[in-house]
Amino acid sequence: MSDIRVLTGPEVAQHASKDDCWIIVHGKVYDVTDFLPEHPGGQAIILKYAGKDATAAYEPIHPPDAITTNLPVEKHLGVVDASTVAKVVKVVTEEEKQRQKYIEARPPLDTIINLHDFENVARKVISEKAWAYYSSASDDEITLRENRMAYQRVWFRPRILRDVTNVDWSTTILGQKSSLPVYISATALGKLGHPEGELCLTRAAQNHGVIQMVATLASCSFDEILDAAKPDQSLFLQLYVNRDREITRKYVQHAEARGVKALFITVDAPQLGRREKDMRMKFVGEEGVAKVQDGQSGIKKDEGVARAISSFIDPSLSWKDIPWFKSITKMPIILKGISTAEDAILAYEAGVQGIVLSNHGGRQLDTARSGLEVLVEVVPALRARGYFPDPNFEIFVDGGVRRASDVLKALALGAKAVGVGRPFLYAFCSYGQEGVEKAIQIFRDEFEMNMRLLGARTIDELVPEMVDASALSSHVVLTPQDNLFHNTYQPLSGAKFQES
Ligand code: PPY
Repeated sequence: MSDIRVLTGPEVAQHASKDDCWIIVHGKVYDVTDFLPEHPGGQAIILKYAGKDATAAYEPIHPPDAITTNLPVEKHLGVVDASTVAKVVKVVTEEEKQRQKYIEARPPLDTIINLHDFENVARKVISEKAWAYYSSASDDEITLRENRMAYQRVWFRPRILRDVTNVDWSTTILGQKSSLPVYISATALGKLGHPEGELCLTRAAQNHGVIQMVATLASCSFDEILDAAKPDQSLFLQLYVNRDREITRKYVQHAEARGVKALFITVDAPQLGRREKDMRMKFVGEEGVAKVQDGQSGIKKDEGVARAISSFIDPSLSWKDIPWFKSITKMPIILKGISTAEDAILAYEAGVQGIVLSNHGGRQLDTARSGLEVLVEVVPALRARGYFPDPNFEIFVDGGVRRASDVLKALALGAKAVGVGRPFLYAFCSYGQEGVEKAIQIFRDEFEMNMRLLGARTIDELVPEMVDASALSSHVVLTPQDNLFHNTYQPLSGAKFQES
C-alpha cells in the first residue's frame, strides 16, 4: 500500500499566497512557502505560479532534480490528480509566432557550410531571452569581439611539397582519445534554446568521438547526461565551486564515480560579469531562473538570467583550495580561466594537470585579452622555467574559435586542444543533435583542407614556425584599409531562409 498523498487541482489552488504557497512541478506538489525568500530568481516568479502548475516555466531552466534536491522532503506534499488541474494557458505572443515561422523556414541543414551559419539561424529560432543570455558578453563586449579578431592577427607560414595525401587531425586530450583537437566547452542552460538541451551535445559527441565538457549549470541534470552517454564515452566536468564545500565534494566525487575523466574548475567567475543584453531582457520575475546548488539567500533581482543564478558560486576560492581539490579526487584538475603567465606558473607549481587560457567567452572581465594572445605569453614563460613542454601539463585555449584554421594557429603556438562553446550551442539550438554533428563535420572538412595547405600531416607537425604571431599583442590595426577593395567587396552572407 502506498501512502503517497493524492491532491486535486482545486486543493492546490487554495495555497496561492506569499504566506502559503504550493506549486505543481512534473505532477508533484511542493510547499515552497519557506523557500520563497531563498529563490535566487526572486519570489515574484514563483508567486506567479502559486497554486498552479509551474512545470512549463520551471522546465527550461532548472535541472529536473533541482527542486527535489533543494527542498526538504517534508515539503514534498504528494502527487496531483492531473485530470483536476486547470491548464495554464500560455499566451502566444507575436514574437513567438514569428519564431515558429522562422523555425519552419530554417535553411536546410545541407546549406549550412560554416559555424557562423549556426549563429545566424539560432538568433532567429530561439527566444529573444535565450538569445540575450547566450550571445551576451560583459560590459562593452570588447573582449567578445577581440576573441575573434585575435585569430586574424596571426598569419600562416605554410610549408609545401610534403606529400599531404594523408592528413590526420585526431589527438589525445588529457589522455583521452579525441577525433578532433577540439572539445565541446561548457555552456549553461541548454534548454532555453532547445527542448532536449545538452543531450544533443552528448549524443553527437558520442557518435563522432568528440569530448563534451558537462556544465555545472546545464539544464539537463548531470545524471541524465551521463545516462545518455555510452560507457566508453569520455566526458569532462566543468565545476563552479559552491560556497558549501560539502556540496562540491559530493558533486565531484559523484562525477568521478560515474567515470568523468577530468575536472575543469572555473576560476574566472568569483562574481558574474554584467551581461547587459541579458540584463535588459529583465528575465527575472517573468520566467524565473535556475535554482542550482544554492544554500544562501543572497537574492539578485532584475539582473538577467546569469546573475540571478550565480549566488551559490564561492568568491573566496583561492590557491589555498587547490590541495583540497587534489585530496577529494584523482581526476586530472584543470584551471579554466587563466589570463596571465604569472597565474599559469602558479597553476603549474600548484601541481594541476592543465590550464585553459580563457576569458569565459568575453562574459567576465571586459578588455581582458584573448586566450590566443595569452598563449604566446604563457608558453615562453613556462618554457623558461623548464615547465614546458610537459606531457603532464596541458594548455588549452577557448573563445572566438570558428574555423579549423583558428584551431591550427593555437596548436602551432603550443595549445594541446581548443574549447568551442557557443558554436556547438547554436548548432543544437538550430538543428538539435544533427546540427552538432554537422558542426563536427564542418570542422573535419576544414581540418583536412587547412592541414594540407599548411603542410602539416599530423597534429605533431604543427610547429610555431608555421605561424607569424608577431602582431598578436598589438592592439591596433596596423594594416591600412584598402578603400577601393573595401567599398566594392560584397560581404559574405549567411545561410538563406526559405521563402514562406
Ligand atoms: C555564464 O553564463 O557565463 C556561465 O558560465 C553560466 C553561469 C550562469 C549563471 C551563473 C553563473 C554562471
